[in-house]
Amino acid sequence: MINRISSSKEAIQLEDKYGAHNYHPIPVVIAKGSGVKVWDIEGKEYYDFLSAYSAVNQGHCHPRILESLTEQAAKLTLTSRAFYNDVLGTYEKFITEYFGYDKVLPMNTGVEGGETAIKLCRKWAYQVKKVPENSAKILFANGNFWGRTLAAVSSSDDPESYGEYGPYMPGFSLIPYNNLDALEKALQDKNVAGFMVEPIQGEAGVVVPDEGFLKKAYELCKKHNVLFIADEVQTGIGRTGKLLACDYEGVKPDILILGKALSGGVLPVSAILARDEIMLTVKPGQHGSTYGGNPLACSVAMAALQVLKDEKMTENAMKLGLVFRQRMEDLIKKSNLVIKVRGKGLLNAIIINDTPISKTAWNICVQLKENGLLAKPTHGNIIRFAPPLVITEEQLHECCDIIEKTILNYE
Ligand code: IF1
Repeated sequence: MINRISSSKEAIQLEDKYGAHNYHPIPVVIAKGSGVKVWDIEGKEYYDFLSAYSAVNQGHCHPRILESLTEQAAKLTLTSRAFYNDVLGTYEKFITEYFGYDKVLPMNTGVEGGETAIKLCRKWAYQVKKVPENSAKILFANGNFWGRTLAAVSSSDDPESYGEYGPYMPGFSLIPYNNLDALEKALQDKNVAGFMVEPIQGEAGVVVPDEGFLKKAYELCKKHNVLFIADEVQTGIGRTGKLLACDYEGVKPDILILGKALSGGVLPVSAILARDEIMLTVKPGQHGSTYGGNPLACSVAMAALQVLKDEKMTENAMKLGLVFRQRMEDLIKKSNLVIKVRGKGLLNAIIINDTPISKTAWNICVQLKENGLLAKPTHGNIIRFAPPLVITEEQLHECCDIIEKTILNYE
């Protein structure tokens, strides 16, 4: 049995001494979670307004997801893909029908989903589009974030992400986000195979593109025989008030990348979905992962997707997102500290009036923590608010009261 830590202070000291310093967390040590709430070692209760970056959409420790986890864990957890297992096929049928695709390729983390999508897109480029060998290009948007691998940081324009990790992956180009002219210009290059984009940019600070951008971007990709690859790792699975954020514009991505909430925060489970013409360009032995498609992950993912539907979490995100943004609009009228609120469903952010950017947003988050609500700033002056989708209207108002009180008292 692991030696149990008895205080938050001790836990933080241990991480500081023995763990790599690649994170700078808000100083709270979470020991328990249930639904929209978490508790620290000392027993203090908090509303979780990060949801592990939208992985815990279904709420912490959802009983039906845990049931599928423990039931499957006691039976069979991993076979590798050297053999068949008795859950994978059922899961593949379930998820392809759920999202309306021919085929799925299961992986583990979100970034592996992105890597898989790009590899698949390149295969398609050479076999179907007939791009000359080693010449395929993938377009990304400025401000994109899709993880931490060398390919992912190679497409990043944030020096924090890519700095001193070179040399970088060739064949990637950046264009401004939400800019159709730039996209059309970039698509003139016949070697462009794919455009990989977040329907709402998460890490960039919940950047919502203009209405019509996704639809027109998709049409431009079609016109130039380029695959539209949607990174819905953060926006997907109900978070924005639709099953997928692309649903707002009736866009069906050629390759769809899912992760995070695909397991409800229980295990690393990711997947890409595509139609046969694309997916079948990868042949046996050309891609995979030891854990990808393991029976435990498949079982958990089915439960995570089923409870989302059964408990109407997507509809709740849509409805309560409107309430949240209205409450923040009201706050903007009362406070000089908040300039703007933006987002869709329960993926939202407020912009803090802080120029030049200092520690204000961070300090507000620390104060929010003291007042029983957990959130994290991004890009200095942006605070993301993304509670589990199981939050009730009453709880949401209580949380808006905490945010309002904290910000009004801060001034
Ligand atoms: C970290 C932020 C969120 C993602 C999108 C793929 C991935 C992510 C749209 C990769 C991951 C994370 C990872 C996390 C912080 C985080 C994040 F703060 F950077 F901005 F969510 F908003 N596509 N997002 O947002 O998924 O491989 O991590 O499973 O600590 O790096 P992953």
